[in-house]
Amino acid sequence: MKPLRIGLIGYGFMGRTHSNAFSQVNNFFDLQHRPVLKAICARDAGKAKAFAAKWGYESIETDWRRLIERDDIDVIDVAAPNNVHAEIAIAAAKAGKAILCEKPLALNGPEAEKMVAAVTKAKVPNMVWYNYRRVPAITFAKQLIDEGRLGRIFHYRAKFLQDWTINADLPQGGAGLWRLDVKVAGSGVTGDLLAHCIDTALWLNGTIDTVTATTETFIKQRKHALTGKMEKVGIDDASLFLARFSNGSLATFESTRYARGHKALNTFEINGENGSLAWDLHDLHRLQVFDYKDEGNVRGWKSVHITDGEHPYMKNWWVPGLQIGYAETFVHQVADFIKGLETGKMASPTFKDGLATDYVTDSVLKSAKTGRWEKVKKVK
Ligand code: SOE
Repeated sequence: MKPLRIGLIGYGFMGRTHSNAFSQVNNFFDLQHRPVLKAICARDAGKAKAFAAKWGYESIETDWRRLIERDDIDVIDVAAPNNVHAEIAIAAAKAGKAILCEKPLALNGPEAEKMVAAVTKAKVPNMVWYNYRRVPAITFAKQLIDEGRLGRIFHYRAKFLQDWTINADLPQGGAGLWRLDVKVAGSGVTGDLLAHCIDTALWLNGTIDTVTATTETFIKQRKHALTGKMEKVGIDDASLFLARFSNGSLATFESTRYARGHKALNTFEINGENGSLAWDLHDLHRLQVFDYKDEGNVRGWKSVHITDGEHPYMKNWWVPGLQIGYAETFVHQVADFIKGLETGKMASPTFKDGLATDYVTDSVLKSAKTGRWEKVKKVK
């Protein structure tokens, strides 16, 4: 088996999900490459060392530029906050590295365009960690839609609800809480949570032409963890938009971090002329299926347990009836990325797909300001 030498940048929540996936993938998927945890890079040497010891990285770096210069690294994995994605990925592309980048791809579309240009010019493999595509139930939904089972699509409905920022004393900035600092995150729930819903929607239902949105920042000022001063909050705490897809269907999207009681209620429903599908992250191994072709007297919503060997990815895991979860979606993504390297057919979502989502979030944020329907730029 050939080594695939990984250099990870960032040691937070996402650094852990990725590291776990690199370590697990060969136990469950037959591949010609094995990820080797070569180096973890973080500004704080102590934290980098502790992470390396826990997860099995061979070495540490404290400057990502040094990591990119190393010739014993094949893949740069960007799991650092959003405001550094572009600079790191562009430098990594110039150095000829394959790149995995956390979502959202960039702070905005124009920045993401530069990233796409860099990987295209360097011809390096690239992928964005929109992991929910690889929940088996969602991959299965994609198969059913592509087979034409739903027929003409009329409606798409998505939401991603959380409640962890309701406390006004929560500071902005710093580890974990950089998501509340607009300079680092780019936006609030639009780029952090709706970006997931949009990526899934574009994959399942095609491109979006226009959007109209409204956003709100409920807590206007928060102490900044780095300066210790009260500062204006620049992120959107809640974001709602209507969309018109190119296939003629209509959509609603909603996201907030102020839905008391909801931790990560990521859902979608899609309604077509012959059937509907619905999914919910809190019950991620089930796909709700309504098939209008079923005989009338037994017609109804079915709750399909996506654990069978015939379901996407599931034959690689346990036996029918036994479930997998969130962490495994990242394992699937690594498996598909490696298969892509081996077959020359790059797995999605690529940087271009990440750009498509950034174009939608840009238009959502623009519409929230102008109060008008805004067009969504299409990726060339
Ligand atoms: C935010 O709380 C967050 O961790 C997102 O950043 C992730 O992308 C999402 O999957 C779960 O929620």
